[in-house]
Amino acid sequence: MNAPEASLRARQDLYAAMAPHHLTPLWEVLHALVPPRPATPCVPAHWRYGEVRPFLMRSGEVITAEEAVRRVLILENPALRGQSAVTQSLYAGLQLILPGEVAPAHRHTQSALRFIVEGSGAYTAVDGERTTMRPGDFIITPSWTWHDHGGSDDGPVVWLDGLDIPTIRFFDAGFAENATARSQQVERAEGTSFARYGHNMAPVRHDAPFGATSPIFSYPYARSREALDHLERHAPVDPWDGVKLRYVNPLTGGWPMPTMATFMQRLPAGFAGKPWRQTDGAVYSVVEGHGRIAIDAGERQWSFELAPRDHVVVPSWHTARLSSDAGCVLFSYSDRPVHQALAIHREERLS
Ligand code: 1HN
Repeated sequence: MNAPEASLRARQDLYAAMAPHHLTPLWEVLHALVPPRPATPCVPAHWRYGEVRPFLMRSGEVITAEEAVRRVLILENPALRGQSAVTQSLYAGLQLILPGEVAPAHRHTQSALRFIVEGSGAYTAVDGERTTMRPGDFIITPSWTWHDHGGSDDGPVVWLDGLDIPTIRFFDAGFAENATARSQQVERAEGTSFARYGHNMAPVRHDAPFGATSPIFSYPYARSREALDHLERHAPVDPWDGVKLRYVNPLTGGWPMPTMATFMQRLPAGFAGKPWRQTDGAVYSVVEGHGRIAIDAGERQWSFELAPRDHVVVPSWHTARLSSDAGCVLFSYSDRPVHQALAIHREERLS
């Protein structure tokens, strides 16, 4: 600002005088309020499973699932420590349940997704229906549904929890309640929701039991993998994404959850993807195989070597590129449905 000394002093006097009245001059902050492009405080980060797993297992020695309510290590964005956030809008954590344990029933307005990372045979129950967890399954806990989890006889089970916690906090719209019983009464046979809604069919007089959220609790990995395999062999591979599909709510064709989009993709062997950027920051979970993600924020670059069960966050408007020598499978989630609802979603595919 090129103003003479006297008028600068007059301005400072004015600001000081108005401050006790909770007033701030817009012209001092305008440029930061409407940046020319997203200026996220978030940074890319990589959690190697080989480094995280020992801490998870040690957690299993020092606290029970019941005591902890949820025994989870939060994946915190290094630039947002203390905020329980992996991006400004999303939460990510890795949850451990051991044989014989119960994570007690409760419900909250925050929506949750589970992506099974290690182990089999634990269950999660949603509004009276249980689903058995297997690696690579994508499981939904809709907003305000009762849910509890139970351990597997076969050993530890670990899954990625993705929640819209920072989004709900932003809107000051969070409610929660504990159930009186530790675990829910089973009211429907396992597989009922998948039989009703998971076979490209729907009940004739169907309702949407969870409103804007998919009526399918679990999208089994075997089905997702089969689709990706077929497409890799028999259809063109996308130069940016490899073979990538989005999960859908079968009643609407839209996203399975109102606040979070979920995807699974296969990078074929020898894939060297082109770079892209998008406004929705995303969290990746490596399902199988090895690969690499290179991220470019102009002044800074990152390159992460991906191994099975690793997790990565790519913040908003960071340019990213995926590649794999021997092939790999990635699950990811982002807040894209919110961007689209607000008509602010942007994506650029670069060359
Ligand atoms: C929650 O209810 C679960 O149900 C996991 O497994 C993580 C993080 C914050 C708040 C509630 C669960 C959570 C959570």
